[in-house]
Amino acid sequence: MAVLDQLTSQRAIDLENKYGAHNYHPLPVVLNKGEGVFVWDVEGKKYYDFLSAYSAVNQGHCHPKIVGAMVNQAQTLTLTSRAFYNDMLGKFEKFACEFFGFEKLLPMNTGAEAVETALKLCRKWAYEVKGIDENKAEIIVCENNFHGRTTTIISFSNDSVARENFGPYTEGFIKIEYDNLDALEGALKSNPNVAGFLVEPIQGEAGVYVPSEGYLRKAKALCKQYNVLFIADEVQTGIARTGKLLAVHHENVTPDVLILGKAISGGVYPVSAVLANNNIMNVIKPGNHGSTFGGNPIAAAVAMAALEVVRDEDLANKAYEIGELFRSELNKYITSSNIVKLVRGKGLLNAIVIDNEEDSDTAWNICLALRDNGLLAKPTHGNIIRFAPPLVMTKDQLLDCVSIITKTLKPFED
Ligand code: IF1
Repeated sequence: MAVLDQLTSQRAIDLENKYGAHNYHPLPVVLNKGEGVFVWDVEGKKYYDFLSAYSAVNQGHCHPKIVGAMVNQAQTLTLTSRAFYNDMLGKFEKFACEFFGFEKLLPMNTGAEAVETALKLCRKWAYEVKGIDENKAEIIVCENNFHGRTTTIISFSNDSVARENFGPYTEGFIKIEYDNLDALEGALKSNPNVAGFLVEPIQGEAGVYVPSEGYLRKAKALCKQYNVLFIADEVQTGIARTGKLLAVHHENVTPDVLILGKAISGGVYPVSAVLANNNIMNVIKPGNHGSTFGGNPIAAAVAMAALEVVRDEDLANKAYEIGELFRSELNKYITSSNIVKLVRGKGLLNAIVIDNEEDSDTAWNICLALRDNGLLAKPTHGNIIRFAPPLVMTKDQLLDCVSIITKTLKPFED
């Protein structure tokens, strides 16, 4: 074991390369410590984390209150399965329902599981409440969506790398252009079998696409008009990331079905959830759905602590203010840049678009240089770099990061 104890970055990378499936292409940095907005590599170098594990670590790495809740529960009762009750799940369900304003919650573990749960809930509601003929339900989704990587979810993806050679694909989905209300109304008007509309309030993986002002509100109104469930996937945009508790709150929209994951646990433990009111959630009966770990005592304890941190540290307003500062500082740089086309986002979910072909490696090389300068970020598609630090970042830390980013970009200017 001595060899592993003196693990170098290269040794760690070699181990993963040899023994791990190659389902990712990570930035070459090997982390072994996280605290707040910082992470450290095995050689002891310190970095600002500008990805937050894809918006799962909104509360900052290893938040003492959240880790404390996990350790305490882990020493008491970890897992009962749902074959029996436990003393933590009901408390969590009540806490989260009141926190987000819904009547019921179905607990799962990963974001994709919660999305699958929402799809099953929507279909069952369509047959048993709306009265759509069995096996005829259609769910509208958006082009360039990302909702996870299960076989059903990639069935309605148009990302060929995520979808190719995983067929046959699940049927029952209609794809429309994102941020296009005419396309949504057209799909609703022309098909009486539409059960739901699944949408990301901001398309994260597609490149942090913020829809037009009013899109979410008008989309919800159209869904109401056609008796279709508005299903908000807030796995990435939720939990204060965009400057409101939920991204739909920027337009005062209450979804019929809310999907949460990632930062609902502060990145400490896999927790996800689907929330809805009784008129929808009560179609689920014993035996219809579940999972071994879904709603386990540790998940319940961790998620309550993680949500309390969001509330007590006012993280939504912090994300709003620090995000405004970030975009205004970057826009100053962009006025004189030849390579950065724009910065876009809400709160602390932002991205810059590098002005070159999608398949150029400029964005990747910029991220390698950012790493060398002590800041970790990663491109989404080709020429777009996502910037999403933990929401606990202070103004001074943000300004420090802006100077690292602008200093790093300069050598790439033509
Ligand atoms: C990867 C990014 C990708 C999500 C939304 C559901 C899920 C995700 C809106 C599924 C997950 C993660 C998955 C991870 C990279 C990251 C991601 F957008 F956040 F950057 F891929 F698009 N809905 N997003 O963003 O949640 O099952 O992962 O818990 O798979 O590479 P999960």
